[in-house]
Amino acid sequence: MDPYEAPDLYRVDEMLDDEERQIRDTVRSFVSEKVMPVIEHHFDAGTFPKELIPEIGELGLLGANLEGYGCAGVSSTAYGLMMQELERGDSGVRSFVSVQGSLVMYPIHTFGSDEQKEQWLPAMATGEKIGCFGLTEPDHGSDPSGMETRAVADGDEFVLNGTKRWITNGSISHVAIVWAKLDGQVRGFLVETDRPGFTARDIPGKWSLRASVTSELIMEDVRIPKSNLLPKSDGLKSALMCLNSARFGIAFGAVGAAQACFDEALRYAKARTQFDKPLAAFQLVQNKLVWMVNEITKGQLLALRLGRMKDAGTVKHYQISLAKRNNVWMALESARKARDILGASGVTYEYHCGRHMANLESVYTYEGTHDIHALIVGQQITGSAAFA
Ligand code: TGC
Ligand code: FAD
Repeated sequence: MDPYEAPDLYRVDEMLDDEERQIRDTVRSFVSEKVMPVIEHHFDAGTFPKELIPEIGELGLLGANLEGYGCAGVSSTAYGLMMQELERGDSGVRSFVSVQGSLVMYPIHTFGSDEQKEQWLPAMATGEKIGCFGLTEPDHGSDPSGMETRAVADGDEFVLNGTKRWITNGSISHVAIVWAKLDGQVRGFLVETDRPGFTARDIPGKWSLRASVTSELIMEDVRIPKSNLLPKSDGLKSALMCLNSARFGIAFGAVGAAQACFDEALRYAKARTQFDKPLAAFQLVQNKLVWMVNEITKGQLLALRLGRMKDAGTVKHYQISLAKRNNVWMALESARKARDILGASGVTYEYHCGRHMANLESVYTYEGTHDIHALIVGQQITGSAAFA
């Protein structure tokens, strides 16, 4: 087992309840025992550790904060702590769980019919069925309102045409939630991936999130029954509601990645000697470690407050944006500082900070880029939208 010790300078642990601590510790052990021994291999090979899916399901991590249908029904804060611990292992593993729970199970739970919920949610909670979320298109990333994917009614069916790009879990999914315009309005559709005309092609050559599947979804005259429309989906707002849930998880997840980098950098700095002193005894090195623990502490408090507001039902989308933006930035900066402290060792797979650093570049961009979240917060505080 790896010797991981999460920094917690402000004893945020004391602000959690027993159940939250127990869930956090269970996922922490799972990551130490099951993720850490295989992650270097998968990152190197560019493969997702599919062998972990059954245990991820058994632990109740899929759709964990949803009620019923075999879901664990834990609090949002507990869900966030799960994401924190998973991302301590790897952003790709956290991404898998985020997409399945927040971007596929959540919309089925929130906008789906009873039949759709019965059909998909129990099998998705165990990991027997996998899903993906297709919003982004090759020419429409930050501005999904311009999407070109269309659904057209034809008798008892809808016919879908269009391309979605950068889709996590794409080629390992049984079903895709596809956002498409129907009579000019954005709606969500359940598209089984074995339907004729549906192709999922993996995007090659990624140097970030290598232990995660990222695909292009191509739909050419894909026919689905009308019952595959998510009946309560109603405009782009429905897709953005799913993003709130996933962005919330990322705000916690990024703390975990930063904690992993800090722990590794501190151990290394204490163990390595230069100029007859441990690196940790040099002022400049301490300054970097203090920057990290300082920002991690603020990030932990931000995430916990966000969790408490979500559990109270008061959280606003711009508060989630602020936390996603801050915590991913601080995690990326922490990973870079850790990599620096490790010197040449930091560029090898033997250590984890370089992998976290590469992963966090994707996390900085997906689920709304750093700058899009600045504009969301900017709109809230000024009353002026500066997107266009
Ligand atoms: P806008 O006119 O501002 O809004 C349309 C309607 O939606 C409402 N709204 C929201 N509702 C809930 N949650 C939010 N976060 C919302 N933001 C806006 C809004 O009030 C309005 O409602 P109504 O009733 O008036 O219709 O829309 P816009 O087209 O101007 O876009 C705004 C913008 C730029 C903020 C939005 O498009 C955006 O967030 N863009 C970023 C795109 C993005 O984040 N894509 C992520 C794709 S999925 C992904 O990356 C998965 S990564 C895998 C992983 O997580 O591991
Ligand atoms: P663009 O929108 O082209 O942005 C490029 C740059 O321009 C950014 O710096 C951006 O901040 C800036 N910019 C754009 N608009 C403005 C503006 N108005 N003002 C100032 N600056 C602006 N999408 C899904 O739908 N499902 C998924 O599962 C999914 N998984 C992903 C997995 C990975 C590994 C990655 C990398 C992406 C994934 N995405 C997914 C896509 C992701 O959500 C988009 O990459 C993201 O929304 C940004 O879109 P873009 O890449 O087209 O960049």
